[in-house]
Amino acid sequence: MNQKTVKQSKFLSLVLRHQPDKIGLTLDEAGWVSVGELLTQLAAHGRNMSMEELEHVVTTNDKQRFSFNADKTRIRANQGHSLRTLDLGLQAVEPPEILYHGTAERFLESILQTGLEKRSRQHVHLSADTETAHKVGIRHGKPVILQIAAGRMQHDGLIFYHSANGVWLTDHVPVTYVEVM
Ligand code: HQG
Repeated sequence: MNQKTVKQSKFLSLVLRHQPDKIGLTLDEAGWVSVGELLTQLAAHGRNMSMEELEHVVTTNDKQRFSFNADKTRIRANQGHSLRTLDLGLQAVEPPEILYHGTAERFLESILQTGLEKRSRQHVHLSADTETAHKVGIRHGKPVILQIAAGRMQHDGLIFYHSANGVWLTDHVPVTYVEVM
């Protein structure tokens, strides 16, 4: 991805996940917005983007953060929203036996008291492999990987979702399912 694409992608994350009103947009209850409206509003706020550029951002995004609907008339972020009212229509699915969560060492003490909380996001984010978890954790400081007994959680009635870009999501991970690796 070139620098311009990265910049456009970051701004898209901002408006499709956190602050659509920044450029006068409103997302529907599932997080979708009309592509035409998005391009118009971007232009109106000095962030001109062509349809080709938008398609380029969506297809080259390193984490597949965005999706178009089938006829490319609507777009949304796949996860990561901070808007509370959103219902992404995710289906509950059976998780693998073990999932991982990358975090920073400085959060450990607190996590081992209250479990994993969603903080400013809509869900707790879990990774299918340790490599991804490491990347997620290092964003916050000295990385630590937690092993999560996802199979046991599901067996105990806790629910998992799998987002379109492969992130595992759940509401809360109680301490009993967390093991420091
Ligand atoms: C921590 C990126 C203290 C939690 C990534 C994490 C991911 C606690 C931080 C996605 C805690 C929240 C999500 C507790 C949780 N006490 N700290 N009880 N419970 N925490 O960024 O999971 O670039 O909101 O461990 O790749 O790091 O946005 O969540 O360190 O997929 O697409 O509180 O964000 O993707 O941090 O990352 P975040 P995350 P995007």
